Amino acid sequence: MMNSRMSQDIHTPNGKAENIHLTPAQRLHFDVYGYVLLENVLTSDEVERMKQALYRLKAEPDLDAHRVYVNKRGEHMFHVGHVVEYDQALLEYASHPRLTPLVKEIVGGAIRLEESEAIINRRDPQLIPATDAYRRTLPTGFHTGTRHGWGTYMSNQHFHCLFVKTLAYLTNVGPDDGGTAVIPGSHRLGWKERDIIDAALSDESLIYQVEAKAGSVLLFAESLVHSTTAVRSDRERVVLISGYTPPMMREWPGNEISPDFVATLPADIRPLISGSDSWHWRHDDA
Ligand SMILES: O=C(O)CCC(=O)C(=O)O
Repeated sequence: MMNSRMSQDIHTPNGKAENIHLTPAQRLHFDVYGYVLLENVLTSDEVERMKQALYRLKAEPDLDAHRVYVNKRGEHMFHVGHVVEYDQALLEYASHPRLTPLVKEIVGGAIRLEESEAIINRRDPQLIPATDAYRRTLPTGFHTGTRHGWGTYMSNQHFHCLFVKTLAYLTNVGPDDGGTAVIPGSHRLGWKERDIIDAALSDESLIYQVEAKAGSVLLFAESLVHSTTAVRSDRERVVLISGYTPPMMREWPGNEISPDFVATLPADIRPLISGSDSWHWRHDDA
């Protein structure tokens, strides 16, 4: 698809947080397609520290002792949530100064962390033979976290969404390595979600599967129909995901931040991680 190549460095004049914005081209891409791939966001050191933390978490014998929740813990798929309290590197991702200003731009005001999840997945030889050439892309479950109309709005001619994610690729993701599948443009459709999915599955040119270098981040609206993609290669994929909303919205169940952890946070990121601003929303247009 024409939109598939949109990936750019973040625009960081002076490197100051208040100066970090999507470029007009990135914003146009986001408004039209519902996502944009940002390259070279995380340094190789950050990628390594985040990956090491996640592999250490995966190896923990008792995950309950670490306040995380487990969506899947199989041989080929480890999907875990509320990782932000587990390791400093994961907290740094959730509060990343090169990413949170961009999320604020899409939400349209102050934000809070709504969830922090990670996936380590590899090919399941039972389900995906290495030679499977049947489909170009293998989405495992298209979904949205909010819908256009009640979870989105337009302001100053720009698209905004009240639920936005940043998904960091911590491994290189080529065409067979399970890059996130999206249905470009679906973030602004009032159709029934099932009808969008069925239509796109009947013509795969309507699905875009991300390819990215480690350290790249997919910024997307949760009103965009998207899915994990089954890995076809023998490479393992590691992704780290943060979700954000305005502060008066709730965290995803299981992502409640413990008061003990809040007490350890520096004051400048406490409202972001805890949602303490609540209904005192600093909306950009107010
Ligand atoms: O695994 C992926 O690439 C997508 C994750 C996802 O669907 C989500 O975070 O909502």
